[in-house]
Amino acid sequence: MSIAYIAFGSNVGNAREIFGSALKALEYLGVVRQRSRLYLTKPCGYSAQPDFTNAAVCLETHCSPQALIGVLQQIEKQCGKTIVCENGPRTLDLDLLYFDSIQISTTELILPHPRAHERDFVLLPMCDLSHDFQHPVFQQTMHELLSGLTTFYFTGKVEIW
Ligand code: PH2
Ligand code: MG
Ligand code: MG
Repeated sequence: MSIAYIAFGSNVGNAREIFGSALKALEYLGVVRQRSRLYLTKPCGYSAQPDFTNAAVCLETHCSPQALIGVLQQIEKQCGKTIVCENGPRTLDLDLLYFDSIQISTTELILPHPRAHERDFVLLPMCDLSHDFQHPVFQQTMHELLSGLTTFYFTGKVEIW
């Protein structure tokens, strides 16, 4: 069994409902061990779009990382993923952040996720799950990485999932 951390993002539609459907679909792949709270965040990148809801889950799974990323993309489609432009509004974005401590760089998949260490909307939910989880490349914990950030998107609004 492996442990995968998956980030959730949405800024089109009802995030709680969309995340709920995605979570049900993930349960076919293993056991969802933990889920974070829901964080309301200002858009990073393209700014003329609604605020995002961000969260993360910890999944225990028999899948390989390659199989998992394929299924995550299917779930995004099932949940009606629409992308208007790069970094633009979307109903559901599922990003594979970490898979055990594996490091991979292929055209299909990069692990750890190349931007996971620099975004508060990923690190805050990760801290809910495991604040002392070590980034496999930088050897810093989620909490340490969060403490080192200088750019913040979190609005201060957080809800129980
Ligand atoms: N995702 C993006 C682009 N910008 N901004 C926030 N706050 N949260 C996101 O999940 C996000 C974003 C593209 O994946
Ligand atoms: Mg993303
Ligand atoms: Mg994505």
